[in-house]
Parts: sequence; C-alpha cells; structure tokens
Amino acid sequence: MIKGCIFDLDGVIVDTAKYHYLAWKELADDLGFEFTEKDNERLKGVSRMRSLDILLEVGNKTFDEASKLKFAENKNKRYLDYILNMTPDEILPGVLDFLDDLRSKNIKIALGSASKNAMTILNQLKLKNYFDVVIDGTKVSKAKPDPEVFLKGAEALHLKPEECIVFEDAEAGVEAAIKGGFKCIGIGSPENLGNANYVMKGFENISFDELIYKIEH
Ligand code: B16
Ligand code: MG
Repeated sequence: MIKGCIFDLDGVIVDTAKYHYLAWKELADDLGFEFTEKDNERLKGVSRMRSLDILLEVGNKTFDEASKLKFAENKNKRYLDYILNMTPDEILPGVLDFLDDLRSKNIKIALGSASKNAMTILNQLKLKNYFDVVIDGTKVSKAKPDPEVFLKGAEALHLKPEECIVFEDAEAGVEAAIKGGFKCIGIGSPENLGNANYVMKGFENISFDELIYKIEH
C-alpha cells in the first residue's frame, strides 16, 4: 500500500532548468564557447560539479580543480540571482492541487532533489510546509542514478521503498528510483522515461487515486 510520495524538485515541481541554463550559458560566454539549450538537456538531474564537467566537455576546455570550484561557485551566484526572484506562480500546473489531495489522504510527502538550493526554492515558492521531509543535495553523497536520495527520504518518512512513489523528470532519477525498489512516475515523455511504472506530462487533472489505479493496472 502506498503511504508516501517523494518528489524530485527541478522539472517536477518547478522548471528551474531554464535558470540553470541561463547561469551556465553566462559562464560559457565568459569562457568563450557556445552552450545551447540542447546541451543543457544533459545537465538535468545531474550534480553541480558533474554539470560543470559536461559544460567544459562541450567547450573542449580543461581546468584544474581550484578553477573548477571557482567556476561552479560563480555559476551558483548567478543562478541564485534568478531563483531569488521566483514566485509561487512558477509552481508547475496541477502540483498544488495534487499536494493538497495527498495531504487530505494523509499520504506523507518528501522532497528528493540533487539541488543544494532546494530549501531556497521551496521558500520562494512558499511550499516548505507541505513537506514532511526534505532530502536535498546537502544531505547526500552519491548522485542519481544512485538511489541514496530516495532511500534517505523513505527512511526519514519511516516507510519502506515499496510503500512510496517517486516522481522524477530525469532518466537518471527514474533509474535511481527503480534501483531503490520504489514505484516511479516519470514526468515528461515516455521516450526517455520508459522505465518508469507510468509516465505523464504533469500533474494537471490527475488525482492520487487515479494514479494508484494506473500503476496497478
Ligand atoms: P544545484 P533535481 C538538480 O535538481 C537539477 O536537475 C540539476 O540540473 C542540477 O545541476 C542539480 O539539481 C544541482 O543543483 O546546483 O542547485 O545544487 O532535478 O534533482 O531536483
Ligand atoms: Mg529533476
């Protein structure tokens, strides 16, 4: 029986990918190479330092660790400038109704995100109070597709993985959820999230009960 839901943040609750893109692109501009939105797709769900490695690979650049740390810090400052201007209007369609539906059914709610900025984003969106548990990039040592972030989420909710549904928009996140023994709903397209138990575009017009039905049939 499902007793808890664990949500990824970027791409599931809010579209921060566009702000990550702008901040990474500004860094690429400074370093003198082009970084496209298509390139940015490769960074979804990936940790900050791994994202930087991919960006530098795109630009065919190599730097020592100290410079890389400076670049990552610099990118994060730019990213923070964007996210500190976010408002609750940016919560993706249907998410609030779905969270309210979970609350009314006493389903536990956790966040399982790779982002170290997750608390700032939840604050900006005024969503903090919905979450019983927040596991973010400051609390995990292994990146998705390792299931650590979701396993820690389930443990903090005092639930077993099989009692939880994970909502994920990234392929690595779906892989992490399945590896961890969770049911997984992919948010996006079945093309790259085909391993999920069910894939949907977003949370509009779907209730928790309907979702359980879709997973079980
Ligand atoms: P930060 P999620 C991930 O969040 C993003 O999808 C990914 O693009 C980003 O690099 C990562 O967080 C780290 O974010 O630089 O804010 O710590 O999708 O796991 O919620
Ligand atoms: Mg995501």
